[in-house]
Amino acid sequence: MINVALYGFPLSTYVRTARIALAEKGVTYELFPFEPNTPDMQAVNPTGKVPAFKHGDFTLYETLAITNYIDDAFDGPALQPSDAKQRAVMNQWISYINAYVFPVMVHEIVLFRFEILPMDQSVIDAAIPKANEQLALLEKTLNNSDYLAGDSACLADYFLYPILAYMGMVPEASLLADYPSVSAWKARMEEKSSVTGSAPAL
Ligand SMILES: N[C@@H](CCC(=O)N[C@@H](CS)C(=O)NCC(=O)O)C(=O)O
Repeated sequence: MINVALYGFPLSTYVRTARIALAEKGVTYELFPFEPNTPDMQAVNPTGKVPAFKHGDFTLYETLAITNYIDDAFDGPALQPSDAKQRAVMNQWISYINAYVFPVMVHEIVLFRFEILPMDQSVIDAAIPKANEQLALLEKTLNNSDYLAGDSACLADYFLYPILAYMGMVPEASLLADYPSVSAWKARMEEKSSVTGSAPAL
């Protein structure tokens, strides 16, 4: 019997992060593709945001809490480095991605290009220098290591990938060409079955 459930529509970058984590751990789960801010979603997450997660009777929301729980509660490869410094670097990147990269690249670029928000070119124009600054910082790190916190992929990479996957689909994808290490990282991530298997139908 499947007693693991993930709630949230698969287009969400955060839902995809959780799906990558579940796939990496080899956890079988049921996906309920609820839209945000619906009664169904609010029943499992009082914020109405996606995703939420259930393991038996245990319900959880906020993607980082969900992915950490998945790592701790299930067998399978570790999703976080065991080395204290690498783990701190992973957490630094997750914080940075959630606080800065997601708001700029998703809310100020992708949502307009995907016509989820009515087009406002001035917001996109203002976001481009910020996105460039973020890509430059990622480039500097990925010049020195294959993944964000060392030689193996970890949760930080799973938070970033869905965002950059969308950036690769909009006209601002041209920005990525200036960052070869970021582009090479993105291609490496796309070799993972957890990443290809969680791609939303667009
Ligand atoms: N802090 C939340 C953020 C989740 C989030 O922003 N999800 C987006 C979809 S990617 C959402 O539900 N947006 C709808 C809204 O903000 O009303 C988490 O880490 O799970």
